[in-house]
Amino acid sequence: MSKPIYILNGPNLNRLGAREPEIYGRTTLAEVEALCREAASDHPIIFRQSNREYEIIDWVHEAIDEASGIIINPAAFTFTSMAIMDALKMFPGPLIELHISNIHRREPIYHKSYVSPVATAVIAGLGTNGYPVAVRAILDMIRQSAKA
Ligand code: CA2
Repeated sequence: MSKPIYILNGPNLNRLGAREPEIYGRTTLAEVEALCREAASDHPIIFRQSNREYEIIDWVHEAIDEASGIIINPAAFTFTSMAIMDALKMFPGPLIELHISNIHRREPIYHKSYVSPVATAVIAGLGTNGYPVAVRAILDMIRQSAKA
């Protein structure tokens, strides 16, 4: 059995689809999860969201032992959390930082990510479609590293 891909979502993303549709669209997080499972086909996915920094750190620690790859949308923790960055640094496999919006087109407070320097790749601005794109990309990376 393949190791799962962990898809971790940070604060307020449980409200996706309910507010600011001009920035984040109308797709809910449950629908995003379904899109990810469809893109992964039979590859196992662990899909989680938390508004608590420590919980995301604990899940990254779990992923270090259990996961083949991590996709993370740290939301506001992107710009504040050295602790999440330190945890992600320990993950040995492919790591994709994902944002629904293009953070670089937004206000300067959204420009400095603590996560990007430790990520394998960054996806931003594809809307919620970025999630299935990220799943397909990380599956490619996992398959490539299995061949190496
Ligand atoms: O674009 C993204 O995915 C973000 O990570 C979303 C974060 C924001 O702090 C980042 O700069 C970019 C905010 C998530 C807020 O979640 C909402 C959910 C529903 C409605 C409004 C906001």
